[in-house]
Amino acid sequence: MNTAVQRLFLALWPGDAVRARLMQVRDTVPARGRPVADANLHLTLVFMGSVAVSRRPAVEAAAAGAAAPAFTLELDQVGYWPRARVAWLGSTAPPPALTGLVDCLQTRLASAGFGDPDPRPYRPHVTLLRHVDKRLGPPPALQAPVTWPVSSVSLVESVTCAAGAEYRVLHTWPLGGH
Ligand code: 2AM
Repeated sequence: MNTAVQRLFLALWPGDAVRARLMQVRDTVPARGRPVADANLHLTLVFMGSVAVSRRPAVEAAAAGAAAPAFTLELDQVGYWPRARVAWLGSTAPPPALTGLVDCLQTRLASAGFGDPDPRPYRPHVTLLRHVDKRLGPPPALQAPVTWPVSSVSLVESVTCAAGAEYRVLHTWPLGGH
């Protein structure tokens, strides 16, 4: 029996232009923490945690069958979560299409036997810095929101290596094709 596991999550994975904007915003936050590496910036939709490699096809089927439209996400707010010690970029008004997509994915994954390992309500965010100093002042105001045209969902593996976490996109599915 194959007992190997992968640490998996479904995410919105930015293209080059959106990634460049996320990097700009990250760099406006006082550097009192560890900035997330350029290549790691993303927005998690559903975190699955450790999944047996043999169960990955079931995850892929759940993601592939999600019928949801493409949409535009406006990220217009920087904030800090002092307990988690992260600085993040989020949205003051997450679009219903985003919450609908997450609900759809969660429901499909639950039907395939993947419970949600995180009981907290979903709060869409891009983590910008980790291990932030608790004495950080008020978060910086954004000059302009980050406009993210969302047209796909990615399955991503989190691999821990000497330099920290590395995220590998395993598969990407288009939205709006149903
Ligand atoms: P974070 O950036 O807020 O830490 C890979 O670890 C991705 O999955 C990150 O975006 C991370 O969110 C998210 N993640 C990690 N552990 C999680 C958990 N227990 N519940 C929800 N999301 C989690």
